[in-house]
Amino acid sequence: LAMERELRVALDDSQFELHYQPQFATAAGATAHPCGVEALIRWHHPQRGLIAPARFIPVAEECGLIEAIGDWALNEACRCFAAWKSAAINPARVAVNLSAHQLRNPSLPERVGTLMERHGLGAGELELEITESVAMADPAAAVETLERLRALGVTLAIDDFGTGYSSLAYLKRLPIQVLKLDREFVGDIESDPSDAQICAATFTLAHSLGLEVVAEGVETEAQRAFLASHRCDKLQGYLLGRPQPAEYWEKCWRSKA
Ligand code: G
Ligand code: G
Ligand code: MN
Ligand code: NA
Repeated sequence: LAMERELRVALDDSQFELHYQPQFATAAGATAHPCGVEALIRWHHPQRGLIAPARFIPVAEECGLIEAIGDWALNEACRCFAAWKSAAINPARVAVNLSAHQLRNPSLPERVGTLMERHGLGAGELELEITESVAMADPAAAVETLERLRALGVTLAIDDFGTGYSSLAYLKRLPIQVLKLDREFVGDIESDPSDAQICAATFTLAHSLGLEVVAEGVETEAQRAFLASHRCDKLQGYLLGRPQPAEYWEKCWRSKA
């Protein structure tokens, strides 16, 4: 439980930081302005340096600190987006990852509404990502919370799609707008013909259900070409841009403006 103590200190001492990874419309390419960014949390540990979320989010979930950390991330992402907006260099949308605990909290929509109002975010400017397993653990409760978030104008995305057990038909019972195809699938598109088939079929079904598809983990031109030819809506991955601090993107976008 040493890490729990350290996580409390980290919250008090502002040791967390959000990095942002851009998303691009598939047709536009990485030279265009991004159509959105995903906020990804990092921990600047005073002794151990930069710690990835995979190493501390599970601990935070276990000890209940994820609520406070998740709330910090939501506020920080909205604050940052508002600053970009007022500087007229904003990507159209900021996406924030939610943990299971946050989604289970019935006061989440009220909190999100307060933050959107505080920072002046309008409909379509905030996206929340939840994983398949989180959404499907208690679909009835999830639907109610998600409907209330929708009413605030929040866009809802299913993260890591393809790694869980849910079918698209079942997922469609949730009020979601975006599917994020897991990078595991994208990585094998070129080498595994059945993964390529699954991707193609997923896009067709997703579009027929009115869902937008974002491919994650796009690392090669061949993957980009495949995804473009199969009408994937948006791309995210190292080929187009790594997660970087806000200041990095501010410089980058200003120089292009
Ligand atoms: O950036 P990286 O690939 O290391 O992120 C790993 C995982 O951490 C991703 O699955 C992502 O969803 C999760 N993650 C990143 N930032 C946050 C956050 O602010 N809150 C939650 N709950 N998870 C996050
Ligand atoms: O689960 P989630 O999709 O929220 O996690 C996103 C994670 O994927 C982040 O930790 C991010 O650093 C990582 N990531 C983003 N783009 C790429 C990529 O092109 N390749 C790989 N291997 N990881 C990526
Ligand atoms: Mn995500
Ligand atoms: Na993902």
